[in-house]
This record gives sequence, C-alpha cells and structure tokens, in this order.
Amino acid sequence: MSDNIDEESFAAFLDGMRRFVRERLVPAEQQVEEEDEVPDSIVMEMMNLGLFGIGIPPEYGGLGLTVAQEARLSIVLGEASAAFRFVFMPNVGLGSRSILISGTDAQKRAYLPRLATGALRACFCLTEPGSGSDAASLRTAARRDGDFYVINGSKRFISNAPRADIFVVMARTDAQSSSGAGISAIIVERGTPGLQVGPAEKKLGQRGAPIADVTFDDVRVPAENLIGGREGLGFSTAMKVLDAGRISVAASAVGMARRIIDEASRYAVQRTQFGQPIAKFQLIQAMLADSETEYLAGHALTLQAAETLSRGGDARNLAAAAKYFCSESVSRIADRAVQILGGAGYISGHPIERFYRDSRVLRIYEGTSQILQLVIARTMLKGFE
Ligand code: COS
Repeated sequence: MSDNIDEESFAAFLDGMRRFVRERLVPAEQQVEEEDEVPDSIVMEMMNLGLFGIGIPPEYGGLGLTVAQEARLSIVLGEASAAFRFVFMPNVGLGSRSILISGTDAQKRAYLPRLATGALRACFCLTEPGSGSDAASLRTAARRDGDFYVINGSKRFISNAPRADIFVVMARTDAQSSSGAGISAIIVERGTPGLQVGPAEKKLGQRGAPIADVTFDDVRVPAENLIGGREGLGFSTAMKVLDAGRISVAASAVGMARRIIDEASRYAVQRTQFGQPIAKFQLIQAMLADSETEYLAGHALTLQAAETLSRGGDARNLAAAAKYFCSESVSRIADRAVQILGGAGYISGHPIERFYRDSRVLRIYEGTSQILQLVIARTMLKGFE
C-alpha cells in the first residue's frame, strides 16, 4: 500500500487496467505487429489513464505508485504485447527515476510534471557500441566548458530513442577515471545541435518497441542539466534505476507467462487428437504444470523484490534474482507453449509465436542473465569473505 493510493483504490485501478488490457490492448496486438507502431489512439488513452506518471509522486503530477504497486500493474500489463508497456515505461522507470533518485529540486520541477503527463517522453542512454555488460567502461565524454558540458560519443540500442524528447545520458565527466566513479548523468533535450537519433533497428521480436543508436557530436548542454548538480553520481544512479527496472522486467515476464500459459491451456482443451482433447494426455499436463509452477515461483519472487525496494531496502540481489528467474522461465514457458500448439504455434500471426520471439530479449536487456548471476553471487559471497 502506498501513502498516495490506498489498497482499495489501487485494486479498483488494477481492475480497470485488466479491462483495458482485455478490451483495448489485446485486440490491437496484431495491428502493432504489422505496423511496428502503437496506434496514437491507444497512446492517448494511456496518457488519460495516467500511465506515464505511475511512479512519479503526486506533487509532480503522477500517481505515485510504490515499486510494489508498479510491479503488480506490470504483471497485468504484461499479458498484452510488450510494445504497449514500452510506450510509457521508459518515462516511468528508466528516464524519470534517474531524475527522481538523484535530481535536484529544480530538475524535478522542470521535468517530472511533463514526464508524468506524457507531454515529454524520456529515454535512458547507458549502453554503447563498446560497453554493454561492462557498463562502467563507457566512453561517451562530457567535458566541462564554462557553464556548459560538451558531450561526444555514441549510445547503442536505446529503447524509445526515436520517440524521446529528453535523453538521460551517462557520460564520463572525469577523463582521468576509467571506473564508474568518473561517470555522470546529464539531461539532453531533443533538438540540441549535434544530437542525432539513428533509424529504429529491425529486431527478432517486440515490434512496436523501437530502439536506436544515439550520437553526440559536440552537443552543448547547460551545466544545470547535470543530474544532482554534482559529478560522479551517474553510475550509482544508473545501477539504482536498474534495480527497479529489473523488477519491472521480471513483473512483465510474469504477466507474459500468465498469458502464454492461458493460451496454451485453452488450446490443449480444444484441440483433439487420438479421439480426445490433448489436455487429457499426461505429457501435455506435465508441460502445463511445469509452466504454472515456474509462473507461481516467479510471481512470488517478483513481489518479494518489489516490496523490499518499496520499503527502502537494498533489493539489488532480489531484483537480479527475480529478473534472472522470470526472464529465463518465461522463455521456457513460451517454448513449451509452442510445443503444445505444434505447427499452430509456429505460424506468424499466432500470439504464441509472437510471445516466443518477444520473450527472448528479456534475458538480455537491463542486465543479461549472466551479469545477474554475477550480481547474485557477489552479494551472497560478501558475507563469507
Ligand atoms: N545500487 C547502488 N549502487 C550500486 C549498485 C546498485 N544496485 N550496483 C553497484 N553499485 C555501486 C557499487 O556500490 C560501487 O560503488 P563504490 O565504488 O562506491 O563501492 C559502484 O557502483 C561500482 O559497482 P561495481 O564494483 O559492482 O561495478 P562493476 O563495474 O564491477 O560492475 C555490474 C557492475 C557488472 C553489475 C554492472 O556494470 C552492470 O549491472 N552491468 C550490466 C549493465 C546493464 O544492465 N545494462 C543494460 C542496459 S540498460 S537498459
């Protein structure tokens, strides 16, 4: 429960979201897949529902949901195509949270109200061509020049970059340092000379959720755009933002798993072979039972991580474990669903074929499974060293 929305009102909000998913998002999935774009009418509805500001406090015009409430919402929204969540999640999670966690009061007042309504769209620029898992090695440089920073470098696979109005850029402000300590977070507004967004990439899945390169060629931004007003805060800000981001990815994997299992169960009950519905066969039941068990475990773990972070606890281990488990298990769940549907699940246009492709990237973005294993093991072993 949050200070802003009591449990009863939140439950009613979630019911409305379930209806929105069922009546508006699921019927539009195929259109999004074909057009590689979420229709404007749905984006407008998302704005009216307050989705762009779910995690932003009410004093800045948002709904002020806790991380735990956001996770429960992401589970509901995860049942529809991932592209929908991507319309507003970069605002809520990665973009606005950097400002929320480390920004000055002036930065919060300048950006959060417009991010909360969706009037401004944000993206989070961390990954570079030479720096993916090793985020602290990034090379984009921000050199202080009087009252300005001059940014040079390039970012890769930036979610929502083609739609973004502001870019939260992780850049090295201390040229002498090669570690995270020399990294700062700086806000760059679209239209600043020297900032360029490349074309949206063609991807294996998640059509309608654009990613692109962003390049900075002598981009001059006012020094007041330095998040927190102090150099060196960028890496730890990015890591804290990613803790919440990983919980959000885990939650959407849980929602995705629910939808996939339901689609596979419905098919298994309707599809007849050898004179009876295939759901009667124990080998089909075993696949469904394994998927349901993984869904239930992921659901519990995700809520545990989300509640820990909501209470202000250190959730880096739980967030990594939830994202690791849920992204790996939704891939297995999608794979079993294709197996249950057979040829029908391998044909373009079937939701199972789409979820099979869409789920794959969950094991990569916001920390690969292997990096998350390292984070978990490091935290575990610390107590024994
Ligand atoms: N919350 C707060 N601070 C954190 C943190 C977290 N979750 N994780 C790390 N930090 C801090 C550390 O405490 C450390 O601070 P001090 O130097 O003051 O002690 C600093 O950040 C450096 O941490 P660490 O030594 O763990 O950094 P490493 O370079 O060894 O690696 C990993 C950290 C590999 C975990 C990090 O680079 C990572 O998460 N990589 C994946 C990046 C990613 O997810 N990319 C996805 C693209 S974004 S969509």
